[in-house]
Amino acid sequence: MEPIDNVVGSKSPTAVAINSASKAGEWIKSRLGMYKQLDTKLSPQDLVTDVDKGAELMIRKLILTHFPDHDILGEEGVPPGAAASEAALAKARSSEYLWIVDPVDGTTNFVHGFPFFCVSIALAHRGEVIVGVIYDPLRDELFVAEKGKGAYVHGNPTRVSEDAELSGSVVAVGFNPDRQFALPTNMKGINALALQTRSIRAGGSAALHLAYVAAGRLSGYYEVGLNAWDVAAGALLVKESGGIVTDTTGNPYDLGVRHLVATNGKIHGELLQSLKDAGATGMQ
Ligand code: 2AM
Ligand code: CA
Repeated sequence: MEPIDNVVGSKSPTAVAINSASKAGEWIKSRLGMYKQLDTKLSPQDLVTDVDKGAELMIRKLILTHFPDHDILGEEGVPPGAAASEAALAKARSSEYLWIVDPVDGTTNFVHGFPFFCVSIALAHRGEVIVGVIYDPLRDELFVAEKGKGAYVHGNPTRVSEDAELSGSVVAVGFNPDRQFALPTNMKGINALALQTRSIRAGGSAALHLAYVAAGRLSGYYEVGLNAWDVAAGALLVKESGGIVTDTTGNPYDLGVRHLVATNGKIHGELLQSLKDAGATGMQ
């Protein structure tokens, strides 16, 4: 990998990611319960507010101030739906430097005042994620990972859990708003994992679930039907904390993976097998 320090610009990309995530996070927090406009995307479950859009604009401006030649793939800049998301990603993959931005991951939580959402910002170099930052403004927790340099929460190294079996693990799942394909598939996995784990959790933010796997607060996370911006920063956090991130059949993570399994590594095989047995991988 090219050292991150070689990227042109006066400020390091990690510093810009941290600065953008903190600024956007503080603003989002100040708007809690005060969003002005609530719209739906593909379905009544798929929400977006003026705060999502405003935060993404803020992040875009900050990034482009420092790196005017870089490309940005942001949740609010892509039309809703899996096909549009895949098309945007295919175009973005050819970028030298691509920022992948989810201004509010956990929008349903933000709208309902359930305190579990974050800002997620990643930088990919020729398709490989090299920086991942996740900021939870309500707990003021900043998770930062750089490829090959480890992962940290407020300067303290993060490390995945030691759980060696599903039966002793807490695993996060998601109730994806796509009720045609993703939700029924996730429900099969949820049914299986509810019986095979110590307990399951569904917090409603893919990025924060991944940060919690990195920090050892969860031993795994599984969800079918995600987008690149939900996952890119969190996947690097998990890997740099000693965990494993693959698709639901065990192929290594890349930016196009939509059906995701992230674990401490020790329960990875058992979790993949459980999803296979339950017909919950989302793959043909
Ligand atoms: P969001 O809050 O940014 O929309 C919950 O299961 C996770 O799925 C959240 O991270 C949520 O991100 C994400 N999500 C919500 N709607 C989605 C959609 N239409 N497609 C893919 N992921 C979605
Ligand atoms: Ca998201």
